[in-house]
Amino acid sequence: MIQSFILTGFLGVGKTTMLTNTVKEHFSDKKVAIIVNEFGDIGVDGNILKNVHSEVLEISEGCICCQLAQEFESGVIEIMNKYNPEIIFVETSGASEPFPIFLSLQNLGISVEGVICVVDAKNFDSYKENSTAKYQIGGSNILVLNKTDLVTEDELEAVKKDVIEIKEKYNIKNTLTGKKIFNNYVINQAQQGIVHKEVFEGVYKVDEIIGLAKEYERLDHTAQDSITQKVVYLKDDIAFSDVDAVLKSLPKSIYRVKGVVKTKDVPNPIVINYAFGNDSYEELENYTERSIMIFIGESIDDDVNLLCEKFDFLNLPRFRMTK
Ligand SMILES: Nc1nc2c(ncn2[C@@H]2O[C@H](COP(=O)(O)OP(=O)(O)OP(=O)(O)O)[C@@H](O)[C@H]2O)c(=O)[nH]1
Ligand SMILES: [Mg+2]
Repeated sequence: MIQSFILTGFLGVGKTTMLTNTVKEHFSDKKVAIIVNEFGDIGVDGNILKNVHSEVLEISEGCICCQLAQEFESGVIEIMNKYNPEIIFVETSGASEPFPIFLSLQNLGISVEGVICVVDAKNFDSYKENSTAKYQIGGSNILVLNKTDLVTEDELEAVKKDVIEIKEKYNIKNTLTGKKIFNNYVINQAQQGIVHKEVFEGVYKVDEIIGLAKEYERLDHTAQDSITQKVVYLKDDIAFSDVDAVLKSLPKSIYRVKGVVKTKDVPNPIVINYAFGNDSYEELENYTERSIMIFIGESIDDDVNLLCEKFDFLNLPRFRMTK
C-alpha cells in the first residue's frame, strides 16, 4: 500500500522548506512523489521543489481542499500511474485545511501515515486567530514548531502552550462516533524544517475514517476567508535593490510575498520568499517566464494598487475587455 504524509500549516511557515531540507534525506531509499498546491496562481514552490525532488506535481489556481478536490484526486492517480511512488507527500496551500485531503487520499486507497502541521514559532501571534490556521492544527497529528532560531526559549514555550490549547479545542471528531480522530499527537521543533526521521515514524498511522469529521460539512472555506492574492509582473532589468525597496514598503495587510524575479545584478532569476517581515532569496536556474511577484494577505487589493503606483516597475496584469 502506498504511504502518504500531508503537510499543512499557515502561509509561509516553512512547509516547502521542510520538503526541501528534510524529506529527501530521510527517504532517499524510497520513490518519493510530491504534490504541491499553492495559494498563488503561479507555482513558485513547484519550481523550488523540482530542484530537489524528481517527481513533483503542481496543482495551482485554487485550493485542493475545496474547489480543486477533483483535480487533486486525478493528479494523485496520474502520479501513481506514471511514477509508481512508494510514498507521497502533499504540501497543501497555506490557506487550505488538511482533512478533506486526508479523505481524498483514503478514498484512493492510500494510507495516511501522518498529517504534519508546521507552525511558525516566530509569527504565530500574527496568524493564530485565523480560523483556517486553527483547523490546520486541529486536523493534524504531528505538530512541528519551526523557525525556532528566531525565538527565545520562553517565546517558544508560550507558542507551544497556545498550540496545545488550540489543538485541544479544534481537535477534529468523527461525526458518526463523536470520538476524536487522532488519539495521539506529538509536538516537535525544527529549524529550517529539519526534523529527525523519527518524526515520520511511530504511532501516527491513522485508521480508516468512516463518516465526515465535525465541522467539515462546510466546504469551500476560501469563499469565507478574506485572504486574497494578487499577481504583479515586473519590468525586466530592475536592480536587486528595487525588490528590497518593495518589500520594505509593504503595509501590514500583506504578510506573504513570493515570486521569481530577474535582476540586472544577479545572473540567475531570484526566488523571493517573504513572510511576516522576514525575507530570503535564492537563485533559480531554468526559469524562463516573466518576472512575477505574488502578494498575499487580508483584503489587499487597494494596498497592491498603491504599491504599483509607487513603484513604476510593478505592473498589474492587463485584462482584455470582452463583450
Ligand atoms: N529563519 C528561519 N526562516 C525559515 C525557517 N523555515 C523557513 N524559513 C523561511 O520562511 C520563508 C517561507 O518558507 P516556505 O518553506 O516557503 O513556507 P511555506 O509554508 O511553504 O509557504 P507557503 O507555501 O507559501 O504557504 C522562506 O523565506 C524560508 O527561507 C526557519 O526555521 N528559520
Ligand atoms: Mg510552500
